[in-house]
Order: sequence, then structure tokens, then C-alpha cells
Amino acid sequence: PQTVRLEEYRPSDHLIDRVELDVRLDDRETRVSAVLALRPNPAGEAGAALRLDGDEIDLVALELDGAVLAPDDVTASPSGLVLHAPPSRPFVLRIETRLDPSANTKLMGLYRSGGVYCTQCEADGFRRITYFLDRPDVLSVYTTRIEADRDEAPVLLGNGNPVEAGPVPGTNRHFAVWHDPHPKPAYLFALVGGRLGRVSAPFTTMEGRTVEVAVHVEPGREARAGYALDATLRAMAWDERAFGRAYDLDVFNVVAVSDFNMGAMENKGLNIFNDKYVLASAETATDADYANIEAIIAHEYFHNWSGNRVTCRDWFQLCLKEGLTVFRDQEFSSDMRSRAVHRIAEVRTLRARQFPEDAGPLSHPVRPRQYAEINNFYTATVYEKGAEIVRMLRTLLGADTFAAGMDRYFAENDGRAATVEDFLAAFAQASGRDLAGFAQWYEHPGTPRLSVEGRYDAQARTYALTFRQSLPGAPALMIPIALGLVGPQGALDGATCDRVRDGIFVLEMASDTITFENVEAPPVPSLLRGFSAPVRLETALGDVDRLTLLAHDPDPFNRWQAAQGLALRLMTGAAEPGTREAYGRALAGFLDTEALADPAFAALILALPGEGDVANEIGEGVDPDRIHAAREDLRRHLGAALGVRLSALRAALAEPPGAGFSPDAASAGRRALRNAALDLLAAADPETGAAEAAAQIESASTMTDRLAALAVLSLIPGAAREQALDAFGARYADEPLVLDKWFALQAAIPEAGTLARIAALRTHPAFSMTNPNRVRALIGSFPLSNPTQFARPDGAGFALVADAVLALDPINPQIAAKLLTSFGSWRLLEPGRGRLAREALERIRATPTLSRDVADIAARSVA
Ligand code: B3K
Ligand code: ZN
Repeated sequence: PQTVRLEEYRPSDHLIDRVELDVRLDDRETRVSAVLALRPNPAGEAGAALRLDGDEIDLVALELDGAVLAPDDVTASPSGLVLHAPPSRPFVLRIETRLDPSANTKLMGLYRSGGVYCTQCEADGFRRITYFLDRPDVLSVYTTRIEADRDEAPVLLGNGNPVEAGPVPGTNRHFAVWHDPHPKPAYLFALVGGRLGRVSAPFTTMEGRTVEVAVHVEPGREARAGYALDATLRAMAWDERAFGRAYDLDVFNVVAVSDFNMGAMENKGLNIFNDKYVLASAETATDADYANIEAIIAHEYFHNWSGNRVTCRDWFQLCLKEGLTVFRDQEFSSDMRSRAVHRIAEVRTLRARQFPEDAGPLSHPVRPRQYAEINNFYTATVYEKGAEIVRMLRTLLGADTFAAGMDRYFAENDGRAATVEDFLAAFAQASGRDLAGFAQWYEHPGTPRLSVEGRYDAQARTYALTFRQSLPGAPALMIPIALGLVGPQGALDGATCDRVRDGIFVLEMASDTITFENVEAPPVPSLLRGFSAPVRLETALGDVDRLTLLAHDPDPFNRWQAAQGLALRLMTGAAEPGTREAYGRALAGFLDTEALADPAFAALILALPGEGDVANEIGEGVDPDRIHAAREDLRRHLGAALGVRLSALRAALAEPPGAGFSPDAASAGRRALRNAALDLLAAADPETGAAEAAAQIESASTMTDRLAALAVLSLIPGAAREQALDAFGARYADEPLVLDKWFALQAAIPEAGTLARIAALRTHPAFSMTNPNRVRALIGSFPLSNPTQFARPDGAGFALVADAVLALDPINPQIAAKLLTSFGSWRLLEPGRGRLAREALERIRATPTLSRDVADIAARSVA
């Protein structure tokens, strides 16, 4: 496949100022007429041919300034259209194309989902609708006329503001015209046509403009759209407050569809969502679903400024909109919920997804320098590590200077396609600081290691900390390290260090030593508070030090980190003798004094690192069965050691009968702790645990409680489990999003029978290989949540996933490629399993007619 390189970026030779689209929707034969007002780009090459992108479309008609072109002047194919000698003045092209939305299983371009016409254009789907300069630095003003059958598609939505609508005389068809005054790249284009119900509310912006905000869902599901609408309104108000960003159109529409490749898409004024991230009710959605809906609704809305008003010059700059927007949605969720709890959740995701990616064959810089298929670069690195970079910038500059830099960035780049350099320049100007060193964070793949050594001098009452950073191939990075010293009674506030400002030391050299004065006793350093930089921290902290931090660190993140570190050391055999009991006692003390004050935090303190976290910690020669056994052992021990307290907590946190449901963070936190307690109790005493789980499944008034109990029961083989699974499947037979949870839960069972279970579920009437949510639930979740069965020593788990990748590829290459990335950590495995994983990858690679998406991941995975 052809490689695209950042260093080869050239401005487009032509620009398209205005686009007038006329889309006549039809099930099998949709016609699109595109009138493009083109002109040569002064920044491009004069006299260059006009090369428009296309992908699987048929050209029906083509006119230049109203005249048909001579056959010699143009070359057209389904994958492109070239005008060999376009005019050197402004001109108008009219292009008519034909496409089949019903045959579009790739879910890129215009397709149908459950009878609804919808589009997905990022990164390069617009070229599946019409021939175009499908690149993010070509910004145009769009007017879109949509026409459709009145019964099939009574609702017609486009970007921007509604202009006009009415019947098409003499037919059963009608039309709507939408105009978007904000110039945008083609990837932000969208339209929707279908039968949709809606909930809506007005929003008044800080500029006094009234916006009609609406969420559109399958008719009959309106009641489940209320939370998404509420989240949208809160996100709009928050972006005004926190970033000074107001909305800029008369309407804001969100549409939920059931077939969608990702979570959602930020099309201008018309966000299209995977319905999983819109629909919610107590009966069908978990607290995690509510939190995701809130975050993703906000994320797509925030793109209106970070992505749409200021877009990306090229796809190498993807983190410019994605990293920044993730940072913005994380801040929003932190404000809506508990900041400490949310930070821990963010870091858990970063470590579970981004760190392994960065340690494996798919590692790439936050700003990649080359790609074969851009859709394979919507990664945890671009998104989550990209967000960490923005967070570090704020830590380095302080909140006020950071805010001034953001204002400057938006002001100077509004209406432009910008670069990472433009972003950093705004902060350099706002702060007067040279950020060239900081820019290195965007350029180098891999997770830096930060090792720290402490030395106490009792005579001088000083404590010296020596920091060393390393990232092969990279210069020293600028690493903000939030830190403090902790003693047996808590923070050592008397200790001071002139290199630490506002609790932050900035490491800029490969190694450096700082010294604290007035340190009365040997302290425990609390390092990287709040996870102030995305690095792997290596310290010589012993178990006793970690117990001190767990008990006394004023930084909640590092308390949690201390608990995680202890658990990891216990599971990897690195802990000192007696630590297991001491750890149990520490958790007991914590539960006695703090659990009820902050249940959400307590649930996190109790949650053991996942098997994947342990594998990443071990780093080589991984045997998933041994990790599983070690983790089970620790779960059992904690369940037994804490049993009395866990039962008491469950009772204390029981929902009073008749209490109404609230998805808020406090209520969710109580449910989380109650269910974390059940999980540990069941580990120690499966018989009682199974009975209690079965009872909770029956009595539960929320999906959170029902699913958590089912998850506990699913780990306990026996008739009760099978009955409960069957009953759940029957109860939600008509709720695909709930069945997804049921599919995923069964795929996660760490038993030999799971492969057969998955095979059987693939024939379930609700399962379908064309629906990405179903595929992700039953197959995509398997390698992530079931390491022992995925990496079975007989290779059958790898074969299952590889077969699914090959079966999916002709249907939906993006989803197939994503599934294939689950092999990303194969090099960590012990040699026997590693060889089998490699064979599965080689088998895929040797398959002819692979999509570019899958071929790219397969090639990089074994390289
Ligand atoms: N920008 C989209 C992702 C598009 C993915 C294209 N393969 C959703 C988001 O990040 O908001
Ligand atoms: Zn995004």
C-alpha cells in the first residue's frame, strides 16, 4: 500500500469555496449532484491537474461551467476523477454520481442503518458520496438539499441551519435545504434521513442566541434520550464557562443510529452517534454507560471548536483535535463528577490501552509521521496520550496561562486548518516560554521511563531525589512531576525545595537531583501525583513505604496508586514476606474509616489491577494462566480477610426500598462499592456468593446492579449460572444494547468452554457480523477481557479471532482492522504462545485480497 508522509505535505493546488449538494435519497440508487465552486490555490502549483478523490462511486454526468467536457480532458473511475487541464481562473464543476446506500456495509460514506439514511465521512468517506478534494485543509461553505420519500424519511437533517423544506409536487417525496455558513472540510459533512423520534430543549448561549437542541432516536425510544439531551445542555454551558466557547448555529442536532463504526462523530451541527452512547434508562444502561454517554456527548460537542472551527491541516495533526478534545471532555467529566475518581479512571484506561500499544509493534508518535491507512490511527496514543500532553502543558504553565494560550489558539486559528506547531505557538506566546523542548512529546513513540532514587541525610536533615529519564531514540523530555514528601503522620509540610513550585518539579535533563531542606525524619516520596506525566515510574519504594502512602498521602491518586502497586507486587511475587496480610489490614482500616465517606473512591481502592495490567508489569515471557491464578488467589485472600466488613458495607449501602434512580456520581459510587464488595465476597466463598448474586439479579432495580451480579455469577460454574444467563438473555431478547453486555460477559468467562459458547452465540438471532456493536461485544471484547482463553496454549483463541478478522474484512475493514489490533501485545507472551500468535498473524497476512486496513495492521504487527 502507498505510504503517506508528513514531510511530503503540500497545499492543495485547488480550493473549493462553495459546495451545493442535491442528494436524492434512494434505497439502492441514490443520486448526488454536486456543484463545486473551484479556483486555483495561490499557495499551490499553477496549472496543475485537478485530481478529485473518489471511492466506489459511479460518475453519471460532469459539466464545467455548464458545458460537457471532451472525453480527452478528463479521466474518471470509481476511485478518482482527473481534469487534466483545468481553467486557471475560478470555475464551476457539476458532478453527478450514483451510489447504493444499502450495499454499503463499510459504514463509510452514505449508508443505511435500521432503515435510516446516514453518513460517516471522517476520515475519507466523503469521496464515497461525490468526487472531491477530500482533505481537511480544503474548507468550503456547504448548502445541501436532501430529498427523500416522505414515509421512508420524514425527518431530513443536514449541517448548519435549516433554510427551506416542502413537498416535491406530484410525488410522495419531500425535501429540506440546509445551509452551513461555517467553512468546513468534507470530513465534517453529514446528512440524515429517516423515521426518528426526538426530544428537544432550547439553550440560550452566553451571547444571547437561542439554540434548538434536539436528540433524535428510533421512534418509541424517546424516553431513553433524556439523559443525552441533558448532557448536551450541560456540555454547552460548561464550554462557555470553562473555555469561553459558545455555540454558533441556530440548531444543534444529535442523531442515534444502531450501526456505527466508532462511538460518535462531530459533524458540524449534526453529531451522529452510535446509539450505545445515547440511549439510557435505569433498566437498560449501567452507571458506566451513563458516564460514557455524558463524556462522548460532551466530546463531540466540544469538537465544535476544537476540530470544527479550528480543524487540522492534514491527518498527521489528528491529535490536535482529538487529544485536545479528550482533554476537554475529561475536564468536563471531572467537573460533573469526582475529580480524583475520574483521574484514576483516565489513568486506568491510559495504562490498559495506550501503554501496551506504545510498548508493542503498533507503537507510533502522538503525531505520526507516516501512514498507509489513516483510519488505523484513531488510536489510544493519538487520543489518550494526546490528552495527557495537553494536560502536561497546563501543569507546566498553570491554569491561567494555559487558559490564555487556549484563547489565543482559538482566536488565531478560527476558520483555519492548523498544525501542532500552531497550537504550541499560542502557548509559547501566551507564556513567553520556549516550548520547543516540550514539542518533543509529539514526536517520539514509546512510554518514557522515569526512575527516582531518594537519599536522606539525617545530619543535614535533607532529602535528595535523583531523577533519571529514558526513552530510546528521544532527547530528554520536559516532564512535569507533581510531588511531595510524606511521613508516618501525613504530608511533611515543613520540608521545602526551591526547585519545586506549586508542588511541581519540571525535569528537563536526562537526569537531575533536587534537595529538600528541613526534613525531620526519613520521608516517603509521593511522586507523579495525579499522574502528572504519562511515564513509567520506577522507584525503590518498599512495601512499607507504599503502605504509608496508601494511608497518609494527601494525593488521592497516589493513595490509589500505592494500593495498585502493592497488589501488583503481590501478584508478581515481588512483595516482601508479610505484605499480603499487611495489605489486607490496611484495606480493612481504610474501609472502617473512609469507605462510606467516598464509596466511589473506595471501590477503586478495592479493585485489583486487571490481568492485562499484571502482564504489562511483567513485560516478557507472560503466561496468562499464571497471572490469572495469582490474581484469583489475591481476590480470595482479600475476600476472606475483609469478608465481615464487606458484608456490613453491602448492608449499609443497600438502596432503601422505593428509592428513585439517579445516575449521578454519588449514587453510582454507592452501587460500585456494593458490587465490588460482592465480587470479593464471592471470590472467597463462591457458594454464598452465588446465592447472593442470584438474589441481587432478581431484586435489582438497575442494570448496574443486575449486570454486576450476573458478572459475579458468571465466574462461578454451575446450574445457577446457566439459568441466570438464560433468563437474562430471554428478558432482554428485544434489547440489542443489553444483549451486547450479555454477549461480552459470556465471552469473558475464563474457562475452556468459552470458545464453544462464543461459537454458539454467533448463531444467536440478535447477533450479526454487519453490526459493529454486536461484533465488538461478542468477539472484540474476548481478547481484551479473557487473556487466558485468547492466549490458550493450543492456539484456538488466536484462531477464533483471526478467523473473525478474515470473515469481517470483506464486510467492514475498519472493524476488522480494529479487531486485529488485539494481537498487539503478542510479543510479551512466553515463546510457545507467542509463536502461535505469530502464526495466526502470518495466516492473515498471507490471505489475498485483504483490505488496506487489515493488511496495514497485520504487516506492522509482525514487523
Ligand atoms: N472524530 C471521530 C472519529 C472518526 C474516526 C474515523 N475512522 C469521533 C471522535 O473522535 O470524536
Ligand atoms: Zn474526537
